[in-house]
Amino acid sequence: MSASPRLEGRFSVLGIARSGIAAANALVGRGYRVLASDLRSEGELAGSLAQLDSRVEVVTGENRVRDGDTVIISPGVRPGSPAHRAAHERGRAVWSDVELFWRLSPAPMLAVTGTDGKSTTTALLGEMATLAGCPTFVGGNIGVPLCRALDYLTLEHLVVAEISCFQLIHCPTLRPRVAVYTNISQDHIDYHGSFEAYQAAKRLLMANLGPDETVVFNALDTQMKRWQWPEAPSKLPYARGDRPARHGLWIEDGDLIAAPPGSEPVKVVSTAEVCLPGAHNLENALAATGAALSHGLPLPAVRRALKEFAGLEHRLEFVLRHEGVAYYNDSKATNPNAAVVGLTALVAKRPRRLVIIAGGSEKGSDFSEFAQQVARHASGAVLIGETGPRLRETLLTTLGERTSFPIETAGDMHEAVARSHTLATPDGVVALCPACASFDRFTDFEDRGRCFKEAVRRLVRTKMRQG
Ligand code: UMA
Repeated sequence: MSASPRLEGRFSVLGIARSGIAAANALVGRGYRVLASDLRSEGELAGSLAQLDSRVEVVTGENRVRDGDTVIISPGVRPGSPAHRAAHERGRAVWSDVELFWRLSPAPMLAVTGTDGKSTTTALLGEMATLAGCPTFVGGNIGVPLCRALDYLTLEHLVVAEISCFQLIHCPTLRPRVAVYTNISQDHIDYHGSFEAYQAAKRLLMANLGPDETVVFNALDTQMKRWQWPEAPSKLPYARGDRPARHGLWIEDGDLIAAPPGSEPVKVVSTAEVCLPGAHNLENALAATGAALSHGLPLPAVRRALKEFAGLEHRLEFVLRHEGVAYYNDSKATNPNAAVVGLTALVAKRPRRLVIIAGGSEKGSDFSEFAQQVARHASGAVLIGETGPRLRETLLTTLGERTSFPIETAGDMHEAVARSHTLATPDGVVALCPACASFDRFTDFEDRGRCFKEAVRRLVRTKMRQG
């Protein structure tokens, strides 16, 4: 392993959850003095504190920044919050855990961002690297904090990282070998203040790229078409349609074609061979293939991953079929755009037989397009969570005279699943398509997805007992 670069001074870590714990442990392990603090009480943090290295100084029930410390700020600490202000007023620098990782890691990084499809693209790209025989670490916003891998990464490893806009705003020197942009639509407006600020945060992933690096991006994305692209890095556009440029990736006569720089067009696979379901996943397949080939991963490994990778938990995940009704968990659809993509994929085979469970925590999203798609494709909706009433209003306005469309409200996930089952037709589909974040009732989207699956299993057990 190469020697890690030396960082200067002491560190204040804000937030003692996954990213904060991994960052604090990595720092004390390298001999730095670290103070970690969290708004939650000691009791609430019991599980997290047990994972912290005993050399980390801990403050609970408040956030604390020592004057002149470098602050490692958790992605969940919001701009404008007291902790965020203290970090910028008192810290010598404010970094996300990703910036810290970047400065300490010896391994090259392929990084994926965008609004939707990030996790699937990241996991698929990780699979391509693994099948190519490369020691690979997949982490970041996908759920595994990057700093957790610092103790074993070497120059020979490849890091495939999903990076969120929350992390990017505190990454001043991040410079991955390949930066992938899946797509851009409205999300996290409550956090950034405007759609423009959200896009500016996303663009930071390519802020430091030079001529040896590559940006892989969706050429058909409405927002990205308007972006000013930096001069230095190579560009590799992809399109779920016609060839976007001399060097790029596209779909032609049912085949996924790639022409990375220096290569003539080559068929990668036929689209029918791509294991991931749904048209939107072809875009994720193009993005991952573009990144893999840009980095020089061999075509046979790329092909095999495309043919074998079946997707991630909580993304259009099939749960079970009961009394003819198929249950899908799309808990990762945490914004309206992602939920529309999911429900479009689900109704492609069975139009108007879909009951959706939607709603969650409020983040200022515009639900009008989502409501139109629900009204067009679904046969009923069960609403949950903080945004339930606003979603109901938007749906009612969209439906207008169509008063026969059932809209119900449920107090919790078990009730939502039971009500959906009653609304569903035999041979229909019930899907958790929340279109919202999960923080009103759940720890995160994974917790919500697990709760949905448990509610479905409980419904089946109850029905079987009833005979
Ligand atoms: N806290 C404070 N002060 C504050 C705010 C929060 O002390 O002002 C504390 C909380 O009490 C809590 C901790 O900070 O203990 C929360 O930190 P966190 O939300 O950053 O949680 P982590 O477990 O570290 O998770 C983060 C990412 N979380 C967020 O971006 C909100 C995870 O992404 C990521 O998987 C993980 O690091 C590992 O890298 C989740 C996410 O929702 C999945 N991401 C958003 C998304 O995908 O839309 C961007």
